[in-house]
Amino acid sequence: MLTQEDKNLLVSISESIAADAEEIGAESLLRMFTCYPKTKTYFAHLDISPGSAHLRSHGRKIILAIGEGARNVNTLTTALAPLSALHAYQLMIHPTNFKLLSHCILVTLACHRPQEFTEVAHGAWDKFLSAVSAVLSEKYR
Ligand code: HNI
Repeated sequence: MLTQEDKNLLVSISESIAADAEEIGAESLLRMFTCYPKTKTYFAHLDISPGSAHLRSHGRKIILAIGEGARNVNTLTTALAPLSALHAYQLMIHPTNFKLLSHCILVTLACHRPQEFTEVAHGAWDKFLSAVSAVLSEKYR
């Protein structure tokens, strides 16, 4: 359960990282591909080498989508419905992978925003990314 303080933290950090969305998103993805190599199989059609244009532009999309989710946390299911359908029906991403990327996003946030990534902020992001993963997995039921 996200408290109001959690929700405020999510919005303020996601606004702060929007400016570095490419870098933070690309690093999150790179960490996922490095630590969990099987996740690379979904991206065979893209160049996911470190620093590549695809990695950066895809990273940006993910971080901006997460920002959108943070701004609409009370209506997350509706806000992320198109992405949920895309990942389930078209991309067919196995739901276990959402946890892996979520973890890599957490680590990347901690590295890039060490001052803002307090224990409370860590908890808020963990809960929020779990909620995002649950929405993205919903269509598999
Ligand atoms: Ni995901 C496309 C957001 C997890 C594989 N993904 C997107 C897009 C967004 C996005 C935004 C772009 C949609 C568009 O162009 O309309 N993805 C998210 C979010 C999460 C997530 C917010 C979880 C936090 N995606 C994952 C995971 C995988 C994944 C865990 C696989 C391991 N996503 C993809 C693939 C694409 C994609 C593959 C299509 C990429 C392309 O450009 O072809």
